[in-house]
Amino acid sequence: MKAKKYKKSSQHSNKIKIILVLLAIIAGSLIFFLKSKFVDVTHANTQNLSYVALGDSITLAPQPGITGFVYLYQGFINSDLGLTVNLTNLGINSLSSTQLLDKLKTDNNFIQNATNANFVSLIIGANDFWTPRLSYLSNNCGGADNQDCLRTMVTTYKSNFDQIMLQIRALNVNPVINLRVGDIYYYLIADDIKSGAVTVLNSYLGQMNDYIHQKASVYNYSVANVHTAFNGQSGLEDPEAKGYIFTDKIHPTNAGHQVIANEFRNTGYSYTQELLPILLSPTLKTPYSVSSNPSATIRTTLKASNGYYYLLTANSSNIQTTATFTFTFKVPTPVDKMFEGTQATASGVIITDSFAPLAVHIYKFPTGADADLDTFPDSLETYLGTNPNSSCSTVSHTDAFPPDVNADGAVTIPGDILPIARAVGKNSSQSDWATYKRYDLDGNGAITLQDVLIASKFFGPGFCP
Ligand SMILES: [Ca+2]
Ligand SMILES: [Ca+2]
Ligand SMILES: [Ca+2]
Repeated sequence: MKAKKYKKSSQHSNKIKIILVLLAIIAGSLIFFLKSKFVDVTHANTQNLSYVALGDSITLAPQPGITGFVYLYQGFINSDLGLTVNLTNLGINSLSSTQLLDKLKTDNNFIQNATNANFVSLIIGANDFWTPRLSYLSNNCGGADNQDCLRTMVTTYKSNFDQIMLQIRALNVNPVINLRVGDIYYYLIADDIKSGAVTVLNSYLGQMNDYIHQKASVYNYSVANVHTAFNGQSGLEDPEAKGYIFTDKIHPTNAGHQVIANEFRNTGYSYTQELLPILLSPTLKTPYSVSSNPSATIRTTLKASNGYYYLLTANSSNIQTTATFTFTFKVPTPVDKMFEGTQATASGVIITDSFAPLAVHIYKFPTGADADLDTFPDSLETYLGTNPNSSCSTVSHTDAFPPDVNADGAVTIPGDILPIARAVGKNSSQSDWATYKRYDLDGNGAITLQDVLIASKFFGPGFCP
């Protein structure tokens, strides 16, 4: 026993010698590099959320002197949630629902933005309505009642609308999206009232708007009531008379855009005050595997905040499935399903749940002693001042991983191991301890070879992707 122990500790001290020799060699050649490679550790807000605006010229708002509703809504998100969102306005002049669907399927810019968006606003359909309206007015719509083209348009619109929603959900990687859809206002309604065409035309616009409202619970969005704001409860009010319509007779004025933005704001937010800090906390590596019906896709994001794990999940497909999450550790029970008032089935390392098409579930359960699973307990991270809820500095933009002392996302010799090695001998009784405490990776109040060894063990990218 004794001999074995001696052998082990002798191997251990040989290891230390080898490391020290290596360090000495590298130190000389890298000292200049060290000086030039100082990395500033920032503690900025953890995540940038993105807002993507989809739609036609109402969304784009290209008229000079006009501030589109998307910019006003961006400001509301900012002031209501205390959150800065990056806006990408993908509005395109004259865009129809068919063209938007095509963009979401084939245009890389649209696909990329839809993939990462946290906030999405959508108003589509005014251009779908435009051509059949003109055909009807010129008696070219077809059919015995001159309404064939309007019927066809509504059928196509509904189909496109479904596919647009499914495509957004299929692309988007975030289990929780703040998806908001505006319904469609009736421009030029005064002309159609005068000609008597309004009754027929309004019934088709009404079918489009009804569909937008009907599908809200299916696709998990809220509707901004633009149509009622512009055309009133009767649907027959003239928005131009209210000052909402620009001189081109079609697009909103600044007042009109303000009204649209207000309606979007009135839908509230999917990101409740309870959910927002969780969404803003850094995403952790996944200590679990997911299995489900192979035709369904379950999106997941794991966060740790205030002593709890939050597993955000969504079925991004239109297929009912059971999903099984198999963790690398025993899941503490009970597992609450947030906003549902129920608990998930959890046993051992497994959480199992049923997912309706496009369903979202958020599971909440307590973390263990090491919330971010970076092998350094929360208590030690608190002592060091590192982020106990993130294991990667470049993901969270915080000082997150104890061995990555310069918080650049990797454990390197010049950036991390060498500074610790140079601090060996410092301890908590010294007046400059505050400068060196961060290197005390075993938390014993002194910088020793043990701390150098701990850092060396994580040489490489550590817990960063
Ligand atoms: Ca930790
Ligand atoms: Ca950490
Ligand atoms: Ca580093």
